[in-house]
Amino acid sequence: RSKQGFTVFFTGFSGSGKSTIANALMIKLMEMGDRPVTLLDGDIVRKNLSSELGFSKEHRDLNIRRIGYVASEITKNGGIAICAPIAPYAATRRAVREEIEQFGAFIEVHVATSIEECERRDRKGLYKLAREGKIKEFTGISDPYDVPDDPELRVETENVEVDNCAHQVILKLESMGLI
Ligand code: GGZ
Repeated sequence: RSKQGFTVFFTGFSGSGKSTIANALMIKLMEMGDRPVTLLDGDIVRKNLSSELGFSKEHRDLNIRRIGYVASEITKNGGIAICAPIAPYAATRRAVREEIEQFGAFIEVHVATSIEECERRDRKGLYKLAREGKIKEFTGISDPYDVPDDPELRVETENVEVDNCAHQVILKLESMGLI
């Protein structure tokens, strides 16, 4: 293969649209057909790789480091990894970036849906539970989120279709010479 591997790392609040955009991106990249594409979605990783972990800072960091390790192996082997956890801590995102950049490119995509909009949508009813105190340490409500300072891409979702968001990622990858 001539092209290097890379990782697209989405970060944003619960319900921001990370999974939906990541899925749309995965389909577009698979249609190009030149390299294997692996999606490491937040809830799938939580179920299969991090099932014993909760949402303390330590556990979130461990979760993100595991995702980063798997993505670095995929990237090393010339594949495409798409990650979509909340990843609330900038320092942890930075550590994952450094690990992956040893082997290929790291594209951080901030899904910049505001906390107000995520709570208004409340697709899974989790924000209501968080407000009621039934879920503790909920990101954006009772737990921190470090807004990315300098991501490769920031996407707005409030007036933009999912497919358009995924297309913006494709354009970025093209401009970086990765696809
Ligand atoms: C944030 C929580 C919490 C708390 C359960 N805080 O909408 P979802 O349901 O599917 O996305 C959220 C998911 C977050 O898991 P991640 O692995 O992406 O988080 S991290 O990167 O911080 O490790 C939400 C659900 O788990 N969830 N409790 N307290 N999200």
